Amino acid sequence: MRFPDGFLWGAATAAYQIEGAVAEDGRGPSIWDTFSHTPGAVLRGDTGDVACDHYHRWREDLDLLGELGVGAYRLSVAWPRVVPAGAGPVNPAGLDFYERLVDGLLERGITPMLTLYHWDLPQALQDAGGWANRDTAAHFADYAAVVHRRLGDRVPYWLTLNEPYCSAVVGHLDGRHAPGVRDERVAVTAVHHLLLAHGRAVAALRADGVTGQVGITCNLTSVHPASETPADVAAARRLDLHENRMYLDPLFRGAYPADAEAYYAPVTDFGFVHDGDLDLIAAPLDFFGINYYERHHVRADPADPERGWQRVPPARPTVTGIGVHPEGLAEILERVSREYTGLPLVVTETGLALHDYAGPDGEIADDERIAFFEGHLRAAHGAMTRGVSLLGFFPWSFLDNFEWASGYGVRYGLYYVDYPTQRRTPKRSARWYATVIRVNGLP
Ligand code: IFM
Repeated sequence: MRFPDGFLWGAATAAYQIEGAVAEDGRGPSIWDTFSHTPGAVLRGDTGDVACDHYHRWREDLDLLGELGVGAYRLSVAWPRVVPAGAGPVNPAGLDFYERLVDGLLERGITPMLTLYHWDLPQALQDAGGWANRDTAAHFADYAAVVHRRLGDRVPYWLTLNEPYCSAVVGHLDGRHAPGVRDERVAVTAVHHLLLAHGRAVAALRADGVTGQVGITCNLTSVHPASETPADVAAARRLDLHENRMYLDPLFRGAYPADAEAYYAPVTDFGFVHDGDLDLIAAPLDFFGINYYERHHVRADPADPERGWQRVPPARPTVTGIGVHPEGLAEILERVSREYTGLPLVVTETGLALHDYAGPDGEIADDERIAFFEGHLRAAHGAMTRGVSLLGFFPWSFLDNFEWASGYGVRYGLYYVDYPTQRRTPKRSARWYATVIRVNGLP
């Protein structure tokens, strides 16, 4: 199985999950600093204070990426490193760091793909209401322009947001992520302000004459009713609204889904949508990033027949409780291409969490991860043969790292990080992936 010439084989990370150095060189605090230091918020009280110490070890890490042979690397810029209070003075040392990273990648022949927001909202903006406050969207656009002015001549791929669903819903409805709010009205408002932030940032980059390609990454799920009963079908449609259509419809159709206002009416009206917002949100992009982890079978919730749903637990859950369903990736790629956009797509993340460990011989034998990626690459390739335009594939993650509310309790990396010593060791999957890249397909 071979991929087209020029296919972008990448790897992905995010700033707070790897950098550490949270109080160095002028970085301001983010909502994840606050949240991770809140007792009970993160497993075992882990924080990103040190994480993979990538802020200091970036040269070594870029060398590892070079050894792996990736053509591209997806990293995120920490907003509070660049604009410590979220709005106002810029911190030149923060920009210097990302400039060193981008230049270091280019020197090694690796294409940078930059995410501008991977969940680390400056705490000062949270203190002013965070994503519930419309002004946050304008501040994000200003910050995007600042980063673009420094790096626009060298970065060919720009992503505004990573996974607005997680920022809005996991952060403001489930409360499992920063800022730890549990309020559906706030969550729905946050969805809109995040999308507006994306739209304003795209406009800012375009106004600045961006020459790179501009996109956004959404985490999408494949949703199926557990049976054909009207109640299960309706429940699946509600979950699809909640997880997928609330993002895809405004981005690619310039409108919230027809059933959205009625569904959310018990908690909020859509008064937060102002004239012109949806035009900004739906402004043309150059590519679309998809993160894929979950496929759901859904049945009605007898306790909440009007608004609820129940996810049928997977038959073989992984350590994070979700199943492995590569076919869901193909379903999503094909659905997005068929129903929403002809833009080139990029799988900006997919990956498997394991409790990896080094065996007596020092080998980290993550064969399940190899099988996971092999299945997902077959699925992606299948979608391509059926007409999907796919530019690249970015395993999550390059390194083991701070997995948000799970702290360091699960590992996603191609490289094992021994946190006490910060030693990096390639897992078996890293060697396998290096071969995939070399042969441009499955070995
Ligand atoms: O670690 C996260 C990443 O930050 C966003 N997408 C999902 C990954 C695994 O949970």
